[in-house]
Amino acid sequence: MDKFPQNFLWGGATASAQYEGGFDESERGKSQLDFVNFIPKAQRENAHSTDNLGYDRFLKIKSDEAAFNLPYRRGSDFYHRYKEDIALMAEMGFKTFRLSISWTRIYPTGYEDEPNQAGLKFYHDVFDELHKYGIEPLVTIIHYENPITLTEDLNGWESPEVIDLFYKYAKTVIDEYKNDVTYWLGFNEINAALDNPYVSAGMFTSKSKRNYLSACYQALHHQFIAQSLTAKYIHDTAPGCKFGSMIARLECYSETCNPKDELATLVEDQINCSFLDIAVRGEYPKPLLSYFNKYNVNIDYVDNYQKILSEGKVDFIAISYYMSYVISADPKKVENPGNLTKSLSNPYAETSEWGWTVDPLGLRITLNRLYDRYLLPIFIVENGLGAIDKVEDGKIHDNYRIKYLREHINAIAGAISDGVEVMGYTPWGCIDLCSASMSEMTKRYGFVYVDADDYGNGTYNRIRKDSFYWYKDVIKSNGELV
Ligand code: BGP
Repeated sequence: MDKFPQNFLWGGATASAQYEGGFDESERGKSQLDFVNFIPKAQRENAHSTDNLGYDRFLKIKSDEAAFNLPYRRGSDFYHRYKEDIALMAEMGFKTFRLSISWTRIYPTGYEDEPNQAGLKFYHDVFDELHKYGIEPLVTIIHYENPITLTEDLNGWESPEVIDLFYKYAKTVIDEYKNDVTYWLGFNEINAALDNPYVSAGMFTSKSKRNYLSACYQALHHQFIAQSLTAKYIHDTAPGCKFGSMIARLECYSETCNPKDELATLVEDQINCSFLDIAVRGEYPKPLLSYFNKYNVNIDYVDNYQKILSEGKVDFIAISYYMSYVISADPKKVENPGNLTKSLSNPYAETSEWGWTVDPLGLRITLNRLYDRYLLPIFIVENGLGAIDKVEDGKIHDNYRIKYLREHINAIAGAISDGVEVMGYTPWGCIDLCSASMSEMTKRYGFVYVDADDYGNGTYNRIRKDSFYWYKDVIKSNGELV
């Protein structure tokens, strides 16, 4: 029997804010990532560059934009090179390409009554180019990109007013592209606001009157409502389309078999899963409500929210998977920083140069867990190794990346043989792009190298890495030749 189904969607993933560039073209407005500056490693106060962006720094950057290195504005210049990039994807044999639409290219400030035609045209051109090669677009409606005006006026998703503004934008792109796009995701990593409220929800928690967790869950509540409204709209108006909810999935392990550790892990996983529970089951799960009580989370619920959530459930689930982590019930145990989340060390797993645990088998475990829980098909829409690549004689020998991806593909094949329904696999940053946590080009994921550094120096020319040829064979053999 084949390891992968014949219609398995092999491809790659990107996001407009990190990849597109052309920030001031086609009358695009500015998003909150356009105000994140690159900070060299030695000068960072926190592990993630975006953590350094408080409200004061934002005001400083805004008052003198030219004085700062703002890498998201450059991205990898897909805006001008989309034909070349899509040709490279086609050469690898991509069946699908995950991209996001930039909200501010369609509604520059979020408030306009009419969409920006030049912005709409850009994505029509991109979709036409993809279809030329038979590549199916997988579209994220919002991937870490909110109009900066909404951050300034409303503190982003903390305000319920953003729901309608987003819904107007979502309806516009669905109406416009429903014949070009079958697979849709509402939000990138809808659980991300908790760790990164500015990036995910366009919100400064320091400007909120609520405590940190309440502010984040308030923004999340509004995102859940927006997600369900969008799901219902797609089902009502574009029945041929499929709508999914995506989370950043980190598999959580218990440090020991002490039942106390096991219980802590169980509860942790209930909270981790609550984001998908809401999207799939259309209601807030009871463990999350208990968590709200325990941690003093108070939010204002939108009128009729139960009805809205129950009417807008999703058709599939999507995950990014980069790592697992380890927890204990003992609060005295010291967790390592530097990971995407804090974790006790795992003696059975290696870590990347950025301290991210590498755990391919964790992906097989995660796929099984989520399938058992939801019985819905799962799309792995991000996975990959951020690494430093060296160009030697015009070549990039990235066997470390091949090893990482090979092991994860084998884990997916394992999950499929366990009975899990997996729709596709789109490794992250298939063409190098700007890192979300580091705001740098140094941390690269791609099969294709982009000749640009952290300061925007370079030709932006594309170079095929060794992994490019390897992935091409993987796709051609439908996962037999890994
Ligand atoms: C995910 C985000 C992506 C992406 C990826 C890799 O959480 O959805 O936008 O950037 O992580 O992270 P990084 O770029 O920080 O290495």
